Amino acid sequence: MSFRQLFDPASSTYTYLLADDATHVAVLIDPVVEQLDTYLKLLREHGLALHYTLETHVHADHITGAQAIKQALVDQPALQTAVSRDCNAQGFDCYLTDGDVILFGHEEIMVIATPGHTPGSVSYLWRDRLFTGDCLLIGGCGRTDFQGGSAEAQYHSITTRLFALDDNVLVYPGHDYKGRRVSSIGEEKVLNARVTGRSLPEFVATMNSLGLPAPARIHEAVPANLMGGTVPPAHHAAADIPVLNISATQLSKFWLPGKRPASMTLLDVRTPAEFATLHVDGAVNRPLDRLDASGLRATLNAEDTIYCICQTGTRSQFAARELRAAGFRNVVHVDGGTNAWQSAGLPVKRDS
Ligand SMILES: N[C@@H](CCC(=O)N[C@@H](CS)C(=O)NCC(=O)O)C(=O)O
Ligand SMILES: [Fe+2]
Repeated sequence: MSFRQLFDPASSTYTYLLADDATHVAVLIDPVVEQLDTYLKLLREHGLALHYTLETHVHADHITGAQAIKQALVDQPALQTAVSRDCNAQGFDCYLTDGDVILFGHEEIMVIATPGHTPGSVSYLWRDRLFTGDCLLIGGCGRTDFQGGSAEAQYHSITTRLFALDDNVLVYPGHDYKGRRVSSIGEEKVLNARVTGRSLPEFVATMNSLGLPAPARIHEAVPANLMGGTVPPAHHAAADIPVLNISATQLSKFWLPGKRPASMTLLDVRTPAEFATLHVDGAVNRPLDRLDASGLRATLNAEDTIYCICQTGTRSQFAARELRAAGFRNVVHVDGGTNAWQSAGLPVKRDS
């Protein structure tokens, strides 16, 4: 087997190349789009066929190279881009869940759900090596203050899922900001500044008071990564446009069955599958990757109020900015999305 740890200095991201020497089949974990040429050169030099790109989560600080690699390797039809189902992303070939086993050549990788940094974060276990993404970092862990993150979930992922592995398992993180490259489960159990000797409430209190600035590229990276790493031009143009927020409870005061003004529209920008499972009654489904903001101007008035809703309130912000960029003046995104609507005990509709 071959193994390479690659580094993107702009985002301090680690990308991992795993290869089965017997069959010359390889996998890339967390490729960064700017490093495309490095990956292609390595694959070519080692005569490797890439079978998977694997995301540990929807990244907030860089754009995944998944889509760019797929386009560059059209001659390798076995290549599949993969992400965890709980990331609620679109534009990938394969959606993974906890316990899935990914086969490449004679090798296998196990998917371990490790939510916390994001709800869809996973770690990958290959032989004695664990790729933790931004769940467990060396001496620390990923932040939990955006993208639907949860400090409680992170604590459980680290202490009950990852620390249950053998002490000798090597920990390869998604980032390191201080040049450290590898650790082990045994070391992290005793030396992790965030987790070692800390109770759940202590951990949560620390995570909720980090006060870190948002990643510089978050408004560009998240929407692109939710769509497999493509960068729709509209998102670039719309990135800096402010949009209004409303809470689910506030919306419920206007969004009453039978009493909704014709000048109000509720756009649900989740995938059709998410929409079918459960949605706010009266919402219209327009998945973010197919949202034709300019086209909507033909059917809706620029003065109409358009509420955008998704699952947790991330995708809806990007949809809202696109609508604003297309000329709609009253665009509001629903904080916390359908999750918040449901948690507030408001009525939902399920397609059976
Ligand atoms: N300065 C970085 C921020 C990086 C950042 O926030 N990274 C996330 C992972 S996506 C994190 O969890 N960092 C943990 C930490 O900084 O302690 C940027 O602008 O990209
Ligand atoms: Fe991250």
